[in-house]
Amino acid sequence: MKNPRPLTALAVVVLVLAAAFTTVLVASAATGPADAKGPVVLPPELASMPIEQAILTSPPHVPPAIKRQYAARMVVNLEVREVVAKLADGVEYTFWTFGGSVPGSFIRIREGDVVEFHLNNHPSSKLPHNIDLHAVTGPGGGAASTFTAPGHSSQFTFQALNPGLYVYHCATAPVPMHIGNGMYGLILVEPKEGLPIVDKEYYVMQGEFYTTGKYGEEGLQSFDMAKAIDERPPYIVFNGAVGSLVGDKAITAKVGEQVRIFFGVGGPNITSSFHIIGEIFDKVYPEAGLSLPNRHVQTTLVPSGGATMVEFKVDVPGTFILVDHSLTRAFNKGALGMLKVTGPEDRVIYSGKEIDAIYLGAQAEAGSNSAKREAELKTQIAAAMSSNPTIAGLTKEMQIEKGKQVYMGLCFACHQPDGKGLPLAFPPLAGSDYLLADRERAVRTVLKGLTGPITVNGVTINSVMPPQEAVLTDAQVADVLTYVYNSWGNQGEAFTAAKVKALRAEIH
Ligand code: HEC
Ligand SMILES: [Cu+2]
Repeated sequence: MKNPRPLTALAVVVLVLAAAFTTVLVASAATGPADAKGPVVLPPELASMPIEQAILTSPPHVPPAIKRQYAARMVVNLEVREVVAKLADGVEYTFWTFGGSVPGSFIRIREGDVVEFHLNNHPSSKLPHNIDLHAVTGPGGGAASTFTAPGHSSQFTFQALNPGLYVYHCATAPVPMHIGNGMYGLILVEPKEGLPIVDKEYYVMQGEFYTTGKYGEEGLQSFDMAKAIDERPPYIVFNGAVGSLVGDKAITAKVGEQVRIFFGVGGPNITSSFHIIGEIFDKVYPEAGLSLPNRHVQTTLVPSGGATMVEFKVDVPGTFILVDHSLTRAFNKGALGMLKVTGPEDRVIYSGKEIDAIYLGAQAEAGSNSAKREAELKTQIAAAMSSNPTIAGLTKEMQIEKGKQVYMGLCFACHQPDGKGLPLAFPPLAGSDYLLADRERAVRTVLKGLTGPITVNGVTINSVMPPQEAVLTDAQVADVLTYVYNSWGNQGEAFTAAKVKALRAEIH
């Protein structure tokens, strides 16, 4: 836990209410045994069970499979901690966690186990919390017995009657806020006979974050209750942060291995269309029920407060992308992860790109006739415009405005909004003798990019300008250069799309 941060107004209200509630609890606990009933007296056959300390893991890791053939008395110690951590690049958030991570620690027990559960709320926490485990048969799934003030510890015992994969979460009011701050995780109750043996197991949970700022807005963000009520989260992510399963944090496997993913949705609101691009789930245990694996599934729906288990063999190497197939969530809100598979290729299963050719259908001829006619018309219009100075002036002005938009979207990041560039890295365009000396070279530079040493206003720079030909149309190139040639003190004629087109053809 890092420095305490200011709480939101709402959290303060909750704190005050909760403090009052806690006082009531503490008072009643002191006056009578109504709340704390004392340890359960187990029947002899259960009391004599071996005692085991549960291994807890943080995502994407999963505790080892349970090998024992008998039920045990499992002791689970889960600590609630409120921590400031990264939600995205430059974006921080005060997460409320079970075990310091989002999702919380993975708990693995066996069907029939009697679980002695300890919920410990770290003294640095600001709020009381509790836990509702969907694997528990009993009021509130344990919530009624685990309301725990900061610096306190609660204990209750339950027997795991049903095998399966279950979500757990905090159920302290306001519940959506506690879950929305990251208070959820998974508990696996292995069936007596165990799960099929696989090579790799991973733990992934989806959840959304209702930050006051927009997606990517930097700084410490706080929870926005209005957005939560409207179900408008700026972030929908896997494992508590944008990029938590990307790059060197990707989950991995080797060709030929069997992979199992324990996938859950913490929510608090949004369901997931869980999919892996380029893989087919050989088996899906729908809603994490164990009776019926579905076979050969592309996308599986996982409800909020629900889970699934998927199993698949990886046959070919490459990077496979985990997504919520409601795709703006993956590409614009963060619900994207990676599975990196290494090993030998199998070109029969997947060949890679075999042939790169241009395909022109029957429409090609019609298209080229029309293009010819368009070119003729353009030349006529250009001729008419150059003989009419008013129109020519107006079009140049319009081009400058259009070009400015291109510049501010694409070029400014390197050449800077004021065109002055950055010493040693990006040459200036404002007053650049190199630029003004050769108009055609400027067009080629934008289309093809530029590498190697050049001298601009007496200063040598040796860097790389990326090509823009794939991103910009001829008109856009003409517009942006017209803007560059008529800004920051530069002066020059307008560029025409026709000229750009001709140069584009020349360099190919
Ligand atoms: C990723 C950074 C980057 C972007 C984006 C970029 N440039 Fe460049 N540009 C450079 C670098 C670096 C050079 C110098 C290359 C070298 O050293 O050979 C350069 C060189 C140039 C030059 C010639 C040098 C000069 O100062 O006159 C022009 C003209 C130019 N860029 C225009 C543009 C325009 C217009 C855009 C937008 C369409 C653009 N650039 C986008 C990095 C960039
Ligand atoms: Cu809580």
